[in-house]
Amino acid sequence: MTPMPKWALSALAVALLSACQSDAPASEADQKTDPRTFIAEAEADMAQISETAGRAQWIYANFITEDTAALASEAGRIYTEKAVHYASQAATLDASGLSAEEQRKLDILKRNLTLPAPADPAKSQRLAELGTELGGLYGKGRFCLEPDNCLSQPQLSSIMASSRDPEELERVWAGWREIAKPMRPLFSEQVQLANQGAQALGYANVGELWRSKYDMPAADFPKQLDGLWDEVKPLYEALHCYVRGELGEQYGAEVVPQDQPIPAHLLGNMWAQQWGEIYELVAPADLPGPGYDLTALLAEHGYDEIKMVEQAETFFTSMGFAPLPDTFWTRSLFVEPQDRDVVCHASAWDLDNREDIRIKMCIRKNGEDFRVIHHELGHNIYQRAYMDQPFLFKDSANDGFHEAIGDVISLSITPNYLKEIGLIDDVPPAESDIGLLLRQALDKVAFLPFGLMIDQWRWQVFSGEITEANYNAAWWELRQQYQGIQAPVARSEADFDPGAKYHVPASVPYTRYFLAHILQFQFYQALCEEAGYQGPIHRCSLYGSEEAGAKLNTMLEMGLSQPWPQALAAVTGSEQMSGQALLNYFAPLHQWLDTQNQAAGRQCGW
Ligand code: X8Z
Ligand code: ZN
Repeated sequence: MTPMPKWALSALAVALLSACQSDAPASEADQKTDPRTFIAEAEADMAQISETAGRAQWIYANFITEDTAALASEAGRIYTEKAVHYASQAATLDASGLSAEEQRKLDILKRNLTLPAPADPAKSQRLAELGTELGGLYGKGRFCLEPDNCLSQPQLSSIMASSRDPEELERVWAGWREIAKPMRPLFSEQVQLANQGAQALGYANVGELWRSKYDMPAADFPKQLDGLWDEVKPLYEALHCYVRGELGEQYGAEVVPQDQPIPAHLLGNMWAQQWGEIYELVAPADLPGPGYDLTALLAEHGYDEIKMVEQAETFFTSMGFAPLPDTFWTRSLFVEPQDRDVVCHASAWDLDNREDIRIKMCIRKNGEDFRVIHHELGHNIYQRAYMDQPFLFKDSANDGFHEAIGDVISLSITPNYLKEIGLIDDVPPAESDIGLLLRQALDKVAFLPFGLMIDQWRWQVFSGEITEANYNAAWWELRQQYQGIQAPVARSEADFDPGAKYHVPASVPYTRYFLAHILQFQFYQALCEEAGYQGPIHRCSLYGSEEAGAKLNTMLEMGLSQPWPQALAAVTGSEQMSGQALLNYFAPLHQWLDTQNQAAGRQCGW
């Protein structure tokens, strides 16, 4: 949807970017329109409005006020209306005489929306306002621990990460979810309107539109996901079993019943999506751990927010990528402002479809955010790599690719790398590797079912299988089914817990992150090979490998110009997404977890 849009910005953006109506594009395509002329005009027009819409969204996300909301809604409305207009026209054109590239552009025009607006101008305007309002409710959300101590989402997340007091955790967990209650009717209205827009474009509902973006029939995509999940599920189940057992030791079986889903407030994260922050709680005392605490190391070495970003940039330049432009440093948001409301959830933007790349992030000086910075810069590096593609190809091969690139680099934050940049003096011995792998699995493996369930919920909402009357109950059924976790306090349909997760009010599709967690191990394994690395795969760092950088760049600069299997093959030699690389990476840990679970006589499952 915008310059930064399709994946990152889609957040509030997309939603914001809503519809258009009367100011139709300069030339109306019809049956007689030359498809080539149509494509050229649509591409030029969308390139231009995406820039305006992106700037309006940037300003709104950095200064949330009534006025910026109105301007962002209006820009979003125009963007979406034009995108809907071109999508419906594209569907009427005869593509038979076109080149493969032109046919691909036509296909992209047909599916290039997240929340399509209905034709009625009043509905289109309303859809735009809903997106802005939902994004604003999330961005402005605060929970007051005491009347004069109101905390923002990043501050509350810090408590979720560090507190070991179940009562405090429960209070913060439930408190943050209060911000989502008012979203419920707005979200429901948004679903109805966007479904009308999707149906007008020939999709059964918005979910089908979302599933149509993967270079395969929409109906095949869920099967692909099921196949990937089946591959990695045994590893997740072993980790779940182990963590529940250890948490039971820590908090007692009354707090963590051993035959039930894990209470969601004890996993070190507001959404129980990544569990790395409870490493010390669940790692056995006699296991040599990673040997360092990244948060502590950053503090000891005087890393502030800027230095953290500079260090991450160095990783990319060490692989041969050009330094970030000066405007990145002057225009990005790195530190949470104290004097105004902003959307703190980290995002990466490309404001001019070329080199005006930026991140927007309320950086906390800890290991987790050091990794997130690499994630965000991965987006920016991708955006810049495909800047010479035609506008409609300025995106990743599929949305999972965009989310995977920075994470490949984060996987390279190994002890050897930390030694190389002077954060540690000695590389921990090989016996520490199980600790390292456990730390990684708590983030990467724990995430998998979370990455999958969010859109399982949304797809069912869009299809009508889940209705407003059971939004919350259905959410917790899926949380239990996929993740094996449960709410720590009673929930009801007065709650709207999906809205307390950024990507729901921001309308960012979430399956991309599941895909990214699979793909990043495929990319990492292939690039380590390209770098000539030999040794245990989890110790490989791509730091300093220009060979790996060049290989990666061949894929990045393709953008969306080829179907994703070709882009995948450019790095890995294979056209298949597969969980095998992830399983290889964690193989020693999987064995260790099974042994531990067996020795403790644990009954796994929930
Ligand atoms: O939203 C993000 C990024 C921005 S694209 C920070 N992530 C997901 C999340 O936080 O829920 C990265 C991992 C999953
Ligand atoms: Zn991202």
